[in-house]
Amino acid sequence: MNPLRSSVLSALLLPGVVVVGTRVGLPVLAMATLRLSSSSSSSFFAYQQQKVGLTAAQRPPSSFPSPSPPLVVCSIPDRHHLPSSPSSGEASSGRISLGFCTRQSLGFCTRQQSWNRKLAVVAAAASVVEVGGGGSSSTISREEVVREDDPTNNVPDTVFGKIGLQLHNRENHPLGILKNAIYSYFDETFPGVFHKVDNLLPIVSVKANFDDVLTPPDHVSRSYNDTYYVSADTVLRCHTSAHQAELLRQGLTHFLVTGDVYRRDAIDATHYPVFHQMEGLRLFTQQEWEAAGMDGTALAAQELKKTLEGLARHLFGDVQMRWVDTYFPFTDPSYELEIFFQGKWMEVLGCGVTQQQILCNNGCAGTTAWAFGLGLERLAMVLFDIPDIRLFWSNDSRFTSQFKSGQLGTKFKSFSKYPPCYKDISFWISEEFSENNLCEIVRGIAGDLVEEVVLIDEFTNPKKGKTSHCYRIAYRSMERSLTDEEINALQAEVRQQVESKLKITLR
Ligand code: FA5
Ligand code: MG
Repeated sequence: MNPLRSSVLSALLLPGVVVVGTRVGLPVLAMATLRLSSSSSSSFFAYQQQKVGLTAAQRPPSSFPSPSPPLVVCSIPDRHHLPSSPSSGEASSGRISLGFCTRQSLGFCTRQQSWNRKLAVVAAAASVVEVGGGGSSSTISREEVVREDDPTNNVPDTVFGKIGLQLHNRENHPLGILKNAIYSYFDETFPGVFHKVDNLLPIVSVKANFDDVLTPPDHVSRSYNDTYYVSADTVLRCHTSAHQAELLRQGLTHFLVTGDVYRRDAIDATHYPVFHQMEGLRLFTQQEWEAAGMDGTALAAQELKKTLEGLARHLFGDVQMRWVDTYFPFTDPSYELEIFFQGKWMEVLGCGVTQQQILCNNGCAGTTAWAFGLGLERLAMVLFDIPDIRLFWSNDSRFTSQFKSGQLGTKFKSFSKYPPCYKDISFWISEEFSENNLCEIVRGIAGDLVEEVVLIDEFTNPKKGKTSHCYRIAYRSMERSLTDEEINALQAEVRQQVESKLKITLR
């Protein structure tokens, strides 16, 4: 329990609808809500550990070492420097560029230096990632990130193909426009205070991704079914919180970190295996909470809510939103903010008051902090009226040409009204069955032609003691009509791979 936490806190942050309005053309709503999970949420980190332990089937393969326990001593700052300052780039002719932490951007380097050394080893392969840019780039072969024969690796080609694209660093892309709008809000509200980082390497240690933010050893988010492991001790970061500890150790007290993050997840209009988050963190000193006449946690909680509501107003004007109580291992109390979009409540960010142990472990004992992690795609969908998360990856000029740097008010005009095609697949599941694995197979075969995978029927045969699931797969291209022949071939391949890879029995 946070020692600075006060009993008045709950009175300060009562969840409920906090801003009402008609900007999205919806009736005014003013109900109070208190619940643990949300209607269209991503509950990845929001699981209560006590309730959701990993089953044997969910754990990484046995060759994975047990995760190390969280550090309990205050850290020694890591002040190695990177040799150069490459810039980010975009995909071109099979080579993609990766930006990374630079001396100029951050002042000092991170644990990623050792990765950069590894990445500099060039393997002769058709598909390589270019790290950095300009005259000082280094490259990595696909084989270093996708290793089919290695049981500790579960990164598919489709995901490798996204590494380094850095949509958030493209000025005319909705994610770049949104990132800059959020920067403007922080610059106007806290002039010259927040340090911004947007080119940290997405390949991070298990320690940084999980241990440093106190994710318990058997937390579901560590599961091989939920996270992309590059090796037993390295992952594609599944949240930008993976950089909290290292930036605190480097002495930053106010920062925003933006980056691509990777998760094995559901398939629908608001979930994609690669998406973008912005992390924010702000420390408070004892002087500050004494001057405010509050205790440290109460001040952090109050400022967090004020800051994020201000951000929402800056981006959207009036919009219906509500706070929902939740759980994260790294904050207490913890909240999610939901916005009403396309007829549903959509979770757009998670946040809370940082656990004292994280601050103490990373050289910030005697302070309090708020932290948030927001989903850039989710906010951009609301802001630009983008109905499907796959569109962010489109290179179709009918999409890309609609957005211009600095233009926040643009509303996306749909150019695709192509009909979806639905195919059902039913099978008897086994104990190991995980929906994310099914989605991974479908995504691997159909790529962005798959719009949604939904469980439409489930029953257990009491005599056989077996459970059957029926999933409906919606195929639809955002850019063209699909032929029956094409969809039938995709579905046949899905059936074949589901049967051979998932230990299920097709019905
Ligand atoms: C986190 O990732 C926490 N690290 C956030 C946080 C940071 C909490 C700091 C407290 C302090 P969560 O798993 O809920 O939390 O994800 C945060 C946001 O990312 C979500 O609210 C949602 O907007 C977005 N998101 C999550 N999964 C997906 C997905 N598959 N596709 C697109 N956006 C997603
Ligand atoms: Mg969530």
